[in-house]
Amino acid sequence: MKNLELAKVLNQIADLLEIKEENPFRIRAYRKAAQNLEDISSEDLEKLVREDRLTEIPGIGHDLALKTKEFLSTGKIKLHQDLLKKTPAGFLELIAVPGVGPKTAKLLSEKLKIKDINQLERYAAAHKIAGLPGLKEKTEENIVKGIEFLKRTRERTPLAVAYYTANHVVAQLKKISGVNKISPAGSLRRMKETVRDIDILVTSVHPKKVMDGFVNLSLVQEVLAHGVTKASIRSSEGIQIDLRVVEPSSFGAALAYFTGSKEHNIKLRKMAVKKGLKINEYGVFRVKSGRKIAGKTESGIYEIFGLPFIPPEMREDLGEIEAGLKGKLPGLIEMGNIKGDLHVHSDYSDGADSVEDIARACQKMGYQYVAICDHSQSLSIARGLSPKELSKKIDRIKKLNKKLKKIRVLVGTEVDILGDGSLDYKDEILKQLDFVIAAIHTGFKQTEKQLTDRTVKAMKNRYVHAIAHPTGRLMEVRDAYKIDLEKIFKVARDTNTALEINAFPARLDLNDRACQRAKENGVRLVISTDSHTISQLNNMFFGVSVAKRGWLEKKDILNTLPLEKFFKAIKHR
Ligand code: DGT
Ligand code: CA
Repeated sequence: MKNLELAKVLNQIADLLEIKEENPFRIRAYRKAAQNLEDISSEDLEKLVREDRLTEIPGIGHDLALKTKEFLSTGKIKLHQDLLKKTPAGFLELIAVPGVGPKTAKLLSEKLKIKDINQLERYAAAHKIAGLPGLKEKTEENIVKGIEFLKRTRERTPLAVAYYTANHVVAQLKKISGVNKISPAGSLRRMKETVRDIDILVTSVHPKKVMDGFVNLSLVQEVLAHGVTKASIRSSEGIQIDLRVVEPSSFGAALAYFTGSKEHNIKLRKMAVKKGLKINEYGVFRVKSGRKIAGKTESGIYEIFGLPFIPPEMREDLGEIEAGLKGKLPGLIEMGNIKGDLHVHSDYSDGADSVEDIARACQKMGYQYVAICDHSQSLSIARGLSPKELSKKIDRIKKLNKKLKKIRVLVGTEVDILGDGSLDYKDEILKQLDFVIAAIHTGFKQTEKQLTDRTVKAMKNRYVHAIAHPTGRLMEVRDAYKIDLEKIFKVARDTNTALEINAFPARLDLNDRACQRAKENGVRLVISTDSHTISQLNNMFFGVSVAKRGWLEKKDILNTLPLEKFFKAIKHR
């Protein structure tokens, strides 16, 4: 988990350099390196050091490799410490508020001596911020909204961060002798898009050894509780992790109980009462005799109720128990069903890797195709392609496809939906492409009608195959923009335009519930990663989890189809 910690430090260095109005290229280099470390959060940095391969990480050159080693051996970076010393108290907390950049934070701390968010909130409420040089009423409003957003999102951790943290802890715990069964539970096991804390269950013949090992893991920042069968810690990223040791004969019952959701558990408990049974984290018991009739395995528990095993992703009491009783649980999509990624950025625009390298990586993942969808011309910040550059790219990819035998590269674009709903390339260009995914990247503050109309207009274009990240939310940065999804679903169905489940961990957009509604409306979806580096291709897994939580099956997802069938299924022109 050192990767994420180091990324945090590098991002802070970038923030601190920004306050000092340092060279923007230097600042960008730190941010890029941080981003790349986040991308490879499952890789072991210490191992890379031992193998002298640190500089293979994109964005990590000689200097950052030295700083990485410094961080791994001392837990700190001197530059960071020096910058912190020169920074007014509370400064970093202020810039964590969306809408407060380094310049505003500087004003707030110098002119008003604001040191923390609570103080900032009071000043904003008393309208004491508007009127500072360059700060208007609108800034004040945005600060109030930003604080509300921050408080709301801080309580929960995005799934991907929690997932990699839990994997790391599970791997460490497995090294302790005497650990037998081990599994995450809670909202993480249900693959909910954010989690409040991480719950882990183990069985062991040496509970004490496991507990002692757990509270001494290197990621532990603070030990919150250290008992015989339960311990809680706070990790260096600030996530609480609870570990419980349970009896092997109760492992299934504990897993079912602590996986939840609470609502799912309550429904099972009501069913138990009707059958003269009692269910808890130790097992299922007959009330009269007290005899235990299930508990060792989870499927054993469900069997008692006449239910098949219910996938954790579905356990939200949204009809899964009723469907299970009728034998009508859907066969959920699996990672292995995915035949291609349809939204990948290459070094033609703002991606890090060449088309050929991406293609080979996708081949290794077992895919049959990959659509390279770089940004379109008006998105210059992301190095969008001019029509001329796009033509060149088409020619080059045609040649590349002759060379690549086992995977087909589809020439695509992520075309911008402009403010008035027109597209950023003319139809003559779009029609030359294998796959066109359209997206909104600007004008998020338009009205619901405007944003809906823009998307509808894009879907009505015969060359647009899919809409990328249809609600625009970016976790920990901004909420979804206002859009009438019910209308989008109807038009998507009528125009045979697919909607994307964007698997990028901060997006997961469409979300689980929207997926379910889309399916009910007869809409077909695609799951794609929006990768900007090869390592991000692995995020497909999180997109598949969203689909599972939305009850989606293989047949609902277009990129489960082999290439020829895929071409037949997407929008006809
Ligand atoms: P989170 O942590 O808010 O992301 O969501 P969960 O679902 O992981 O919730 P958590 O950690 O409070 O509890 C883990 C599981 O334990 C929960 O999914 C179901 C079970 N559980 C907790 N409290 C209760 C309760 O009062 N009644 C029942 N039936 N189950 C509970
Ligand atoms: Ca939990």
